[in-house]
Amino acid sequence: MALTLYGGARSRASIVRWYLEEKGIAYSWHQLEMAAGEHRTEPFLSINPFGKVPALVDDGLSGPDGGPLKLFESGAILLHLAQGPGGEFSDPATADARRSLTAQWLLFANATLGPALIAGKEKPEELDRQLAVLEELLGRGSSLLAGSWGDPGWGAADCVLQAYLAYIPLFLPEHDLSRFPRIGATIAAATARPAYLRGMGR
Ligand SMILES: N[C@@H](CCC(=O)N[C@@H](CS)C(=O)NCC(=O)O)C(=O)O
Repeated sequence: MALTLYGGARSRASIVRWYLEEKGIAYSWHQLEMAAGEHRTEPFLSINPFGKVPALVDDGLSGPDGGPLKLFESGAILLHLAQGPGGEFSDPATADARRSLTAQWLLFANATLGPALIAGKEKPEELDRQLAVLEELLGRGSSLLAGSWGDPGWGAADCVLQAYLAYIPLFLPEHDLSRFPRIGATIAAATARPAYLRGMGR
């Protein structure tokens, strides 16, 4: 199985890259020259016709055209990687529930938290409402997926949630995070991880 991840410098592809680095999954990195519009031309459009990154080609599986599987949307790519061989859902006792909860957090991050972050200047109260809930949930365990399973280890959901949380001080430096000390602590811990520095630092 060979994986090729397509992305640009400082794009959401970094989140997928962080996960691949975290899990030690072998992959090739294809950096598109986005400033020159390479993502909006062939051959990339045959991988993601919407011309957005990240995109992943997995030649261990066939797609509907008979060629290697091509995926776009960071959440779909992360879920695909998390359920790969030896992935996060190998314990049959918890696999189905964990897969569904991982999908829930991936979708929450991309469809709910991400948009609140982008609108954080105009609507800081919505971002704070979500952060207050995350702050409370983090008080229940070191990982948002923890709970009756104890610590399930670092997962795809952690990468995407922590990546968005770490974006807050970068993109909204005036946003006061001091009211959310657990979130502040998880940002510090996540951004110090060697795999974060290898995946997100580029
Ligand atoms: N929901 C998508 C968003 C993809 C997206 O908007 N990617 C940006 C880079 S972070 C992009 O490719 N922008 C280039 C463009 O729209 O031309 C995902 O999570 O993969």
